[in-house]
Amino acid sequence: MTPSAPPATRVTALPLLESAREVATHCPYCALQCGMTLRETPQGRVEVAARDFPTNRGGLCQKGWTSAELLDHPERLTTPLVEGQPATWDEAYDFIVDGVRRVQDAHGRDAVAVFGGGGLTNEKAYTLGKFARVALRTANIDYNGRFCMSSAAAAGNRSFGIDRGLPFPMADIAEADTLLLIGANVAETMPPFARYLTEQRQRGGTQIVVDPRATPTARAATLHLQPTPGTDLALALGLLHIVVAEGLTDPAYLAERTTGWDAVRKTVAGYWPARVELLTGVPVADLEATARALAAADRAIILTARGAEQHAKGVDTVTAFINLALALGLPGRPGSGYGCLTGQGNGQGGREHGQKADQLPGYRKIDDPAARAHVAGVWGVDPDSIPGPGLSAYELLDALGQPGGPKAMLVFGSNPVVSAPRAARITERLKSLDLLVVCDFFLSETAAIADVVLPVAQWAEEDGTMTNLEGRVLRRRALRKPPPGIGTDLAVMAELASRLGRTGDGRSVTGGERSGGFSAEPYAVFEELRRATAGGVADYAGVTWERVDAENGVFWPCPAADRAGTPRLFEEGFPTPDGRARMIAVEHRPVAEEIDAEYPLYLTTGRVLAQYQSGAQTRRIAALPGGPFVELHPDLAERLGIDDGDPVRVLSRRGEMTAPARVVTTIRPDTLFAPFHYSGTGRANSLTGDALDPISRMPEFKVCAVRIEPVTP
Ligand SMILES: Nc1nc2c(c(=O)[nH]1)N[C@H]1C(S)=C(S)[C@@H](COP(=O)(O)OP(=O)(O)OC[C@H]3O[C@@H](n4cnc5c(=O)[nH]c(N)nc54)[C@H](O)[C@@H]3O)O[C@H]1N2
Ligand SMILES: Nc1nc2c(c(=O)[nH]1)N[C@H]1C(S)=C(S)[C@@H](COP(=O)(O)OP(=O)(O)OC[C@H]3O[C@@H](n4cnc5c(=O)[nH]c(N)nc54)[C@H](O)[C@@H]3O)O[C@H]1N2
Ligand code: SF4
Ligand SMILES: [Mo]
Repeated sequence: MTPSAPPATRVTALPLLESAREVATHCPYCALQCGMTLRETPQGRVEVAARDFPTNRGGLCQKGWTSAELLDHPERLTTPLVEGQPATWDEAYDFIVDGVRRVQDAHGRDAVAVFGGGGLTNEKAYTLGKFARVALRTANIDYNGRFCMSSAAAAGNRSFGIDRGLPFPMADIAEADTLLLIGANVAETMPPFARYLTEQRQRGGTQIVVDPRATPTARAATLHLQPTPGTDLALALGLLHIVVAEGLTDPAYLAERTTGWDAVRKTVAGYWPARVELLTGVPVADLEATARALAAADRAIILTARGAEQHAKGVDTVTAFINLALALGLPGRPGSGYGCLTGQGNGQGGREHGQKADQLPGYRKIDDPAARAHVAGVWGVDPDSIPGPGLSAYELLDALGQPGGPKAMLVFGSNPVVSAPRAARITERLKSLDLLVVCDFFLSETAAIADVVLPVAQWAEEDGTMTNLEGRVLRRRALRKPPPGIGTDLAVMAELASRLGRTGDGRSVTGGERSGGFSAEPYAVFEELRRATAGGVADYAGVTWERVDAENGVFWPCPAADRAGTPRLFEEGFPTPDGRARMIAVEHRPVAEEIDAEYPLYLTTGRVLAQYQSGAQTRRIAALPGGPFVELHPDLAERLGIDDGDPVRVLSRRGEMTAPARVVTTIRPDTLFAPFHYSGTGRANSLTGDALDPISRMPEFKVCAVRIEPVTP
């Protein structure tokens, strides 16, 4: 079979706004969305240059520098695959549509599921949510953001009535007198961000990092707290206890701008410093120093990332840090506040436009009748035809192929075989499907077990918008068209909707190319997204591509084209019914799986500088160093007779991994660390468990019980 071009009408690219041989765009990877310029040389090679943007100030990390190598990579998918064999686009589409019809006829509409990603542009994330509800009419859509910042998102919504990762521009961070970073290793996960941290220290600021490992971020800080994994909730309660005991709260702020303080105050009374030292392992003196530094500061900022959030109590942990911030009167005070560091390139925008199980565009709730009516109007469908909330990411993956669970799934922008918790089980679930469809540019581990793989455009070949960790909407600009035979995510969704004969009536689509109610044209999709989000919490109605170009990005909410965006939230009030932030009393609780005689060590997982996520992209770049490893403390290594570099096996109740040992003094003796970027025997998620946060449904990626042994030949 010869590869064919995708249906030609579906893959138009916008006329490029700049010279086709050079565009100003942003990095494909993380939420910092560093500015970069892409140039195509006369030989057709794409070169990356750093471009000054407020988040990166001219810096890029190794991943950004090498990102263009994937465009012409020899392993890039160039043709659809059906059952592992090259196929035409027509054959692939027929196979998918037949499969979807067969599954839905036999098992009902919800038997076809969709799994999205926080790397998708706003236009794609929006279209994916609409595709699930209008074209597939399934409730079952969720995405990898559930594994990312969902705990901070849920806590932000609960306390502030809104979830925007940073409620202030990044520039504020450099000016903080005291900065508290909990479970964030930005020196490796967002390297250009480290400049803000350096500047903050150089200005004489206090910088405190909470991490069970002495990471490069922690080592640079003025104070490092090294707690037992999974004890940040106790730590936060303990800090607030000290603030109360030493009379450091802001009573006027608490009275005017919050509700619920009494209950919170009563709860923290039980977390006296000596008890918190026992629970966390952090010395009382360090707890006191931290509480006092926050209270003494004119400008204080508290930031959480995955280390604090990826727990079965992630929402309550973030809530406890928000309570601490509120008791000190920080949110809304100039240069102060609480924020979460969003991770994926469009982790922020990806959680606003409806690829989450319980959500409609504009951060609307899918069970809110007014929200359903508004969005149905934009989509040209009957509000009653929009399904209700579906299963959350892990629950969805775990239900695949099970009685009553989905029998087919379409994946856009995630590689759960590597990145899902309890991954061996999830891989079996994926394999048990009647139909698995994956859109990707490489044969990821998940694509490798799919029935149909569709090759799609990479970031330098498409236009669209992304919303960075500050809530700033940015433009992704195409340098060139996708290679022949390669489609786009938007075109795939438009074509499938059209072939399924379920497109909505398309009334709302104006301008650009249209395919019933689904456009493959990102500009037209964004225009529709503006209307769909109008009046929602994440209101993009006033954001246009033209404004984003002219204003170096626009911060949401931005309800009207003649209104400025909103770089700083909460200056006047909180978007709750009474305008006050809600303080919610929370209690510490143990980790889901405590260590015991059989599994006596904690395992925590995370990232290294040179690799990105499941590694589907960065592992293919030869210049980026990589390979799985397990970090352990020299005392532990000596006790077990393990030398640096020795192969070791780590076992949990779910499975095992093997990798070389890295003996380092920077980790607690009771804790191991493994990066989750690798597959096969080096897959850290073979070990992780599936305990979920009761509210966010976030898995406990950051702690499980394991044992380690040398691999004897
Ligand atoms: N190089 C690189 N950069 C990335 C990514 C990548 O894959 N690679 N991914 C992007 C994405 S999607 C995300 S979400 C961000 C994540 O960015 P980060 O949250 O900074 O990254 P992690 O390494 O997952 O976790 C941060 C730290 O949490 C610590 N930690 C582990 N357990 C605990 C705990 O119980 N309490 C506390 N306080 N800390 C703990 C770990 O030791 C680790 O150093 O990075 C983004 N940037
Ligand atoms: N143990 C452990 N596990 C974790 C974590 C952890 O800290 N520890 N972190 C979790 C977190 S925070 C995250 S965000 C997840 C991330 O894990 P994944 O969801 O697996 O993320 P990626 O590896 O970025 O997968 C993206 C896939 O989609 C492809 N892709 C990229 N862009 C596009 C696009 O625009 N369209 C299409 N169709 N495909 C695209 C890439 O080639 C890649 O195969 O992992 C989670 N898993
Ligand atoms: S920090 Fe993030 S956005 Fe910036 S170059 Fe590195 S991966 Fe890309
Ligand atoms: Mo993430």
